[in-house]
Amino acid sequence: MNSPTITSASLVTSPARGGIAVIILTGPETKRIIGEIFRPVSQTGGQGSLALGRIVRDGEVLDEAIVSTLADDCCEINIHGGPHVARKVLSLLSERGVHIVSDCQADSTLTLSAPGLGNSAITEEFLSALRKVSTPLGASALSCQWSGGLSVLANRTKVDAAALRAAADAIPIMRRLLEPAEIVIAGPPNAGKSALANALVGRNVAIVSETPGTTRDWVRTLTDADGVPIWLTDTAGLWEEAEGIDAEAVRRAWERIESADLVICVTVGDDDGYDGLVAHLHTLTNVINVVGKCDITRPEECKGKLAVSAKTFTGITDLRRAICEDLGFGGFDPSSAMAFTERQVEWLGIAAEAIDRGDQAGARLALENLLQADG
Ligand SMILES: Nc1nc2c(ncn2[C@@H]2O[C@H](COP(=O)(O)OP(=O)(O)OP(=O)(O)O)[C@@H](O)[C@H]2O)c(=O)[nH]1
Ligand SMILES: [Mg+2]
Repeated sequence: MNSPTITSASLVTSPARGGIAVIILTGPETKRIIGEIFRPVSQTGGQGSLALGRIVRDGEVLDEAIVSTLADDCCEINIHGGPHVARKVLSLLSERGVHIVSDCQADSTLTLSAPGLGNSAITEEFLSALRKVSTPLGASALSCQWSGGLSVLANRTKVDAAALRAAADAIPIMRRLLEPAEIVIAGPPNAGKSALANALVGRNVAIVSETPGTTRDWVRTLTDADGVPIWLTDTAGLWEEAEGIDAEAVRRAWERIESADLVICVTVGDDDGYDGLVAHLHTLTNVINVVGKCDITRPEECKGKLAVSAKTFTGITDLRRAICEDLGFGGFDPSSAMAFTERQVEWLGIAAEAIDRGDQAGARLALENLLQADG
């Protein structure tokens, strides 16, 4: 990237997309402008750093954001909220004197590489993958591969095969950021499944009622657990004697359970009759057992278990963490080198094999191909 003389911003995600927007800010005033509009609440240090915080205008919070500093004169702003918020942030940047690059001009960024990394192929894959992510964490993990991580690894003059294989082996976790896992809430009727779904999503997506059998057809919502995107499905209560329309609701619930990546099994302390059901769930898939309504459940029923309350929000943070860990995001570091396309995995493998044979030139060539496709 040539050193720009004016500071400009381009929206690299589709203007029509709903979940996330990514704005790349480049130019000599980048640092000053970020200092004026961004209030970090936590951050890692130095170049390639990530900061979580808020975009503010005159004290009003426009959105939560993750800002990746790619160089002194280049950073990436990952925001929630889709086009409406993106427009607000672009207009804020414009007020600060930033030149806003139009959508068709922004297309030319597709041919750019990250500063000093000569990675035009990874750049293209990065911009294309960005269109699929729905959380700032996903966008940050991708941008880290573009401006650091994978691209830096492939640029190293001396690289060992184990590091290349580790980057290739990380593709499932990157895929989880692009293709959200299917998480299903299941359990007996009236256990508090729908209320728990609402607590996890943060708004009312499912009907809650004291009448057992309230949820009939399942309700599926795209949300996130600590930045990890998930499809969360609330299902009908499972009971064996169901007949007619209830039996159909139970059948549809089992169908969702069987295709889930992870099931959150909610029971309350007094439903001993459901031991068989819980045991059966465990034979099917990954299960996190949760004791629901812990604000009214006897304490001894909750002891040593993941106990949650949709009423007091007790345990909801722990449950989110447990979901992330189950999906492989425990200790996730978005800045470590990770492949996010099959093409990258292939070239990393070819380079690792060349190193195994002592063929350094072959490894270099494979890594050039990883960076530039026809390099
Ligand atoms: N005290 C308390 N009550 C809860 C909690 N969660 C749910 N409830 C209540 O329990 C009842 C059932 O809640 P739902 O979330 O509809 O239960 P469900 O498991 O979805 O029920 P079905 O859809 O009928 O299978 C409602 O009256 C809720 O207000 C909780 O954490 N604490
Ligand atoms: Mg329900």
